[in-house]
Amino acid sequence: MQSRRDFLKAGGMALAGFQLLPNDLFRLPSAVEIVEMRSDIAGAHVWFEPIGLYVDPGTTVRWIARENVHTATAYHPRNNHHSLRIPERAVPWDSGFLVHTGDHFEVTLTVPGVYDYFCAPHEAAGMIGRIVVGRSEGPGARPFDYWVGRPGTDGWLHVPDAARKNFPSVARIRAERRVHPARGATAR
Ligand SMILES: [Cu+2]
Repeated sequence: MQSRRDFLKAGGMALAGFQLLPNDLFRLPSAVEIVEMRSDIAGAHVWFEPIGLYVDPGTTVRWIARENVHTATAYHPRNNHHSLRIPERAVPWDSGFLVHTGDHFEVTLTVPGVYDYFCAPHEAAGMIGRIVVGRSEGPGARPFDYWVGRPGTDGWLHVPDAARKNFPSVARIRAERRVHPARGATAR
């Protein structure tokens, strides 16, 4: 009984120290969204599940490798000259290779807008994803080639055709919140 009472006392002190309001306690557990990085056994089909996701600003997105080897990499010039398809003020991310089942990587998205990302080894096979954070705006909401002819875009890479056709529309993501891929992309 002694240890139980001490535990309760410690818990109470911790709560008092943080001065958490009931609203904060309610919000915390829901602030992580999971995206799985999938593949069939042969590696012929690869995909993010969900492929489209709506979240509120401040949400943490966690990518978890299930099969095969993947990355979650933001469309941003700092990631190997890919075109800018996340909000201008957002910090680009690149998970690096997630090799083992259960390997994971996470990012907290605070700047509202559309975020497009890809899997580095499977982008040409169409393994991409889109996250809408609060608002349907920013470079990710523009046509894929919006930047052509603009100063400072020399060397930017075009989004491959196999990837373009897999992006769910922003409108569909807003409506469904979690959009599931029709099928895995086809690796070559
Ligand atoms: Cu991949």
